[in-house]
Amino acid sequence: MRKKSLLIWDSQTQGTATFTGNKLLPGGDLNNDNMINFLDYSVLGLNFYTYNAGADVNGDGGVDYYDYFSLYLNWLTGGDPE
Ligand SMILES: [Ca+2]
Ligand SMILES: [Ca+2]
Repeated sequence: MRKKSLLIWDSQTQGTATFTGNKLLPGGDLNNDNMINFLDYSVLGLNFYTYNAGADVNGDGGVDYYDYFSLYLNWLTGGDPE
């Protein structure tokens, strides 16, 4: 899901953006529509107990209850607009 973060320019060609702490990207947008809702739940359900990286929210290699919990925590939220 999209989240805007301030880009700090270190030089004319290199910048740094922070995505840690309270700037963590919300996990669970499995169909990349910038919202977490029933469509993502469907993707998770269809891939439950598989190793499909497209449904692995926390990136631990498998699709299971940890991924379900991430989706639950961000349920019905949306990311920042483009
Ligand atoms: Ca989604
Ligand atoms: Ca996982």
